[in-house]
Amino acid sequence: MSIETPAGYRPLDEASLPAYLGTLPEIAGRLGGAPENWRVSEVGDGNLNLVFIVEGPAGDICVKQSLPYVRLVGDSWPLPLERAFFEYRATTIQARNVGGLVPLILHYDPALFLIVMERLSPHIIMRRGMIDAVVYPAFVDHLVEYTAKSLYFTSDLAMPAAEKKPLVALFAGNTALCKITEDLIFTDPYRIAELNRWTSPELDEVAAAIRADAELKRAVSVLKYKFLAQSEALLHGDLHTGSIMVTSTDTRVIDPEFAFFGPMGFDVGKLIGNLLLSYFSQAGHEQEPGERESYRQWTLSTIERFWNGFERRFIELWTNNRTGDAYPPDLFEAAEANGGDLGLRSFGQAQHAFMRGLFEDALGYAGTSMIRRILGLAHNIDLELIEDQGRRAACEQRTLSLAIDLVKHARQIPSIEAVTAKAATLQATTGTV
Ligand code: SR1
Ligand code: MG
Repeated sequence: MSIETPAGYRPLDEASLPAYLGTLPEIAGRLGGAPENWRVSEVGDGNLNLVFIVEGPAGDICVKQSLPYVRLVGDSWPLPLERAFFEYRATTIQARNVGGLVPLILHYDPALFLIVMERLSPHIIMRRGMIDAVVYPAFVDHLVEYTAKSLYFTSDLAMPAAEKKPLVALFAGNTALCKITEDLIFTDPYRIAELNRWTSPELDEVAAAIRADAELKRAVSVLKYKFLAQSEALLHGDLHTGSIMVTSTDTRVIDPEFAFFGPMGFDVGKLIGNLLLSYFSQAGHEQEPGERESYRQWTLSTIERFWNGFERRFIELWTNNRTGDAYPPDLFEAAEANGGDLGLRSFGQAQHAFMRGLFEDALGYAGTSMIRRILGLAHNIDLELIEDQGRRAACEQRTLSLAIDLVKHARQIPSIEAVTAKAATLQATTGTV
């Protein structure tokens, strides 16, 4: 099948990229030397795009280009090229809010749907490091800062509606990427769908039980509805450990091509869900039972520090930057005038209630992010690289148990420590393989 593309678009390859980059003086200068001496390799291992690393005598860069289809599936699944535009715009906005926690964009080409950015080196994709049980000491503080600032400063708590609504409208155009999430995360794992796959026959029964679980499907439908209807803040939209590049001291959040205005709990929850998924996958990578226990402990404490840090930082930003139209300060000041410190207390209560709602959303979204990686189309290498199918299925079963609990019972879960305690108990009581 051949997909029609706009005039001026052509997918580049290792042979054609240098000549194109040679027409961009700033990029050519950064690489140094002549295009025929640049080394190009296509390194994309994601589900959607082309990614090239280009090395010259003076420097190196990374180039990302949209394909007109889903790379994972092929040209039977066409996908709009505009995702490069949304990634470019989202990164630009995020850079204003979070500074150097995102890569530096060097060039955007609207005809080729192509982004040139700094090459991150010696960074690696965090998911790969976690599979090798590598501890990242700086990660949690950086992700607290990234999530708190990128979400707070694009919400109605910080942005006047007259500024926010045009951005909501702009990113509403990212419909096709949102639809992937709507289908692959919130719908397909809960029904018979052509693209679903799971470890079979080991998980056949649990997959069928999930498809038959009316309470679970009601809870997932609430989460899907919020995802569709709540334009709270500019989300990254795909914030998992494969969208984060790390060294022991530096952290960069990459790939915001799924960006749109949605519920804040989605970004926060997707990250927590992917850390939990890594936690349960560790047993499958152990040579000796229990050898990764300290790494598991680090992962759980990272999850606790992430949520608690996020909550603290978000409230701090809110208290000090009340520049949006929501929760107008004078309402609370009036209460203060009438009732002494009641007004301040009232604002504190409002913040507390808000964060509790965000926490419950995040737990639900964490659960759905875990379930989709085991029963849906797109799986994670944390689990996929466990060769022994029986061991993999055991890790996946534990992941699914906690995920279902989070989706169904988020309202009853008092704290992030209660979540990590549940994970530890599941691992300790069922973790023989
Ligand atoms: C067809 S795209 C599958 C998945 O890849 C991305 O990482 C997103 O998570 C998407 O759902
Ligand atoms: Mg991605």
